[in-house]
Amino acid sequence: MLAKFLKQHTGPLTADLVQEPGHFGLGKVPRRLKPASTVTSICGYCATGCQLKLHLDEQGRAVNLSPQAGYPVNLGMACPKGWQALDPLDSPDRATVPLLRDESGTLQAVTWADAMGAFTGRLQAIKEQHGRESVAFLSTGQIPFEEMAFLGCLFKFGMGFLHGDANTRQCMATAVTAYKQSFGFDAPPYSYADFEESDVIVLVGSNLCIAHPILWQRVMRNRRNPEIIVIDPRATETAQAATRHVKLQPKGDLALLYTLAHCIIRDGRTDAASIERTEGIEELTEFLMDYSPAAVAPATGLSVEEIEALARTVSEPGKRVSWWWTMGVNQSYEGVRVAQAMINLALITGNIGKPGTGANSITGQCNAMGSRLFSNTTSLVGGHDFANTGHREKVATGLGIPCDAIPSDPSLAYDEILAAAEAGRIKALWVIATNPFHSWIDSGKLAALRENLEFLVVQDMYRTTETALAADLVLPAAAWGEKEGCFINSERRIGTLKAVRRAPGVALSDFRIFRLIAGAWGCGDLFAGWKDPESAFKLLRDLTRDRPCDITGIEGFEMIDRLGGIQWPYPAGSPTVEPALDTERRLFEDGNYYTPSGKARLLFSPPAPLPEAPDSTFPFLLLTGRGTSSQWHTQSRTSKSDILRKLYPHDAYIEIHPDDATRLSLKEHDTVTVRSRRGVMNAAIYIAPTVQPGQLFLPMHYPEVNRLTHPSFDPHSRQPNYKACAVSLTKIRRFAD
Ligand SMILES: Nc1nc2c(c(=O)[nH]1)N[C@H]1C(S)=C(S)[C@@H](COP(=O)(O)OP(=O)(O)OC[C@H]3O[C@@H](n4cnc5c(=O)[nH]c(N)nc54)[C@H](O)[C@@H]3O)O[C@H]1N2
Ligand SMILES: Nc1nc2c(c(=O)[nH]1)N[C@H]1C(S)=C(S)[C@@H](COP(=O)(O)OP(=O)(O)OC[C@H]3O[C@@H](n4cnc5c(=O)[nH]c(N)nc54)[C@H](O)[C@@H]3O)O[C@H]1N2
Ligand code: SF4
Ligand SMILES: [Mo]
Repeated sequence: MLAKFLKQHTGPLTADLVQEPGHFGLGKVPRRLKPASTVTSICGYCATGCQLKLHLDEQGRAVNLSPQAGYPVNLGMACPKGWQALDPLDSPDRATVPLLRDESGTLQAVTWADAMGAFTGRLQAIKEQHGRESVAFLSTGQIPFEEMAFLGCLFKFGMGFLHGDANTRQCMATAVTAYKQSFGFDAPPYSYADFEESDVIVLVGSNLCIAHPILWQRVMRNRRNPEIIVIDPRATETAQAATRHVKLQPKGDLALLYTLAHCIIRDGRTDAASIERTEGIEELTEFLMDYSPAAVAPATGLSVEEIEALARTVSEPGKRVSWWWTMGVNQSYEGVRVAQAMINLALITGNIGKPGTGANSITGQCNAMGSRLFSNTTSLVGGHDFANTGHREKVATGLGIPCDAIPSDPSLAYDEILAAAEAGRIKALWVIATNPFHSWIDSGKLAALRENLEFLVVQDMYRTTETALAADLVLPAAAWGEKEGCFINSERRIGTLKAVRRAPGVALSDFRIFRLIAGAWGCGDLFAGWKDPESAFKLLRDLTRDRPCDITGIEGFEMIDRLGGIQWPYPAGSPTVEPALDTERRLFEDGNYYTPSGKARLLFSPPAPLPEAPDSTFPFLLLTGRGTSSQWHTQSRTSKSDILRKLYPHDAYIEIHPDDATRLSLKEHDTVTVRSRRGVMNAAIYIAPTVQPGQLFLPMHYPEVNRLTHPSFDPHSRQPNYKACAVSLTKIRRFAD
């Protein structure tokens, strides 16, 4: 099949290649789409997982969209990115043909056959010479999980390499590790209904109004007159809309959460039945002795009274308290313990497994949850463990591959892969649907590291990202809207996406690119069952049997759509028709966790100092994060929309407190140079009391920001500490000054 395909298409780009069966949504889509004038699809940006209704012309091509009213997630709402989700598809920057760097250093259009020849030729030669640890992939939480699983299985089981990681390391690794250690499985316990059922909603390092606007709308639907507490060093849009803003010092979270637990235990406001289902309460109680409010207040920047009041609010008997966190927690050198400090608070106060409660990590990208279960990077595909012989045998049998094709040793984490590349041990990188030359911490290092790489392959929907521009080979990928598959959202809900546009030129879906590569590499037989996303879905579904994420009760894509998305777990025997389905489910209602003892673990360790604190040379602490609800990450997509571009500042700006601005004689719109020990950038001054004196905020969407950030990592999760480093500011003087 592949040989035939390559034989047919060794020439220049031709219309027949564009028409190649399956190119448009892998063959099935036109048949399915023709009779309908609308079709539903989950949004391809954030992990809220809103469902969009796409309006089609007679050819099955989406011409417009609106949010889906009946979907249990977004209830008819969408944020600006969702409304404009079709805009990025039409950009002239799309990668439409494979591009290969020639001897003069220029990227030249080549056929898929030549691209495959270069890909396999270079990587097989490197493998032969340097072994299975000499090539790594870096992927994403933004492609359907069938594609992620295909990549992870192809690379490790088919091509025989060991190391691969994804941008979920930048994002969710801390929550994954915290849940695994505390609950025995990576299991966010909540449903979005908990936002509406809660009496006290505590948002820690989470700016819902900007980053998850539709989840904020869910908070607004709460009829219990909730207390909404935002714990964030900045007075964010969310903090301003909340009932209480706890303006703590950056990275004061661990001390604050420990002192809250101290007060709660001291005052006997704990829940005995819930504590019965935990391990380690004596050790935790002993540890917390040292964390009296008076002892920790200075580290938090809060008063003893504020701390005592907060401790009472989050342990009020009879009140439903829910804890929610995002990157202000995960992106920290001690994020795992901060997340677990919230898990501990939920467990000791009985706020878990009941409506309106939970220790709830809000996910970032549309399919970060799918990546966690199926990417075959840190965990063996389907919620398994590489080190477990029984798991390897089960996966090998399920996929019909030899057991010894599955490595028992772990993959390097993202930062370790890049360190190995810098040191010359990793010779080639394959980057799929992520843009590390912009988004990785201390990104200035990547240019030097690039010099050490023998081969860089970038598979992206655009040829103009910072990373694609550095590539030796660019593989043009179809985007959201041009392919099928499933995403899993923050509340564990699986939803489908549909092909409603033709990919430009000869771009192919990532799924189809992996099929081509499997054939070209010579391991196509191992993946014969991976014909299209739905066949892959069924293979993966069957692998989950008897795991906490068991979804063996799902028949296929049609059932997912019919039931309004399906939350995992959904084992065989679960209801298959409406209205038997309970659409909003939470975990741990029976008090049983996934640890060997069935009990949750209370885990803790002392707070550590900031890896890079401000000093006389670099006197400001720099925070980074999301800027507006219309900007997405490295802006490869959102910058392509005329409408979204009108909704955010074009150039980098830096938020500074009015007192600091006055002290440094800075006016609104002045340009400053921001300098750290690693790099330098310019930004326009934006004076705002939203940041505290001595602190600055830069949105991550501007490419230079990560030249400044400090490469420190959580020791348990290896997640980068993006949100605290020391910088200085200098005004750029103009003639007029
Ligand atoms: N519009 C838009 N939406 C997005 C994204 C996007 O790029 N654009 N990206 C998506 C993704 S992948 C993710 S991961 C999420 C991120 O969603 P969020 O985590 O909500 O967004 P951030 O702005 O990165 O960080 C949240 C807050 O952490 C605070 N913070 C910094 N340091 C600390 C600290 O030490 N303690 C505490 N408590 N808070 C701290 C920052 O001030 C910031 O307000 O957003 C998703 N949604
Ligand atoms: N300073 C600082 N840095 C940060 C953060 C921060 O808060 N502060 N946040 C971090 C977080 S949480 C995250 S998640 C990362 C995100 O960082 P990245 O993953 O690097 O950011 P994106 O811009 O989302 O990159 C996705 C890439 O995939 C491409 N793409 C989109 N769809 C497809 C597809 O279907 N197939 C293929 N092959 N390509 C596709 C896009 O064009 C884009 O180039 O950034 C991290 N970096
Ligand atoms: S909130 Fe997230 S999922 Fe919903 S429309 Fe906006 S970007 Fe898409
Ligand atoms: Mo993220």
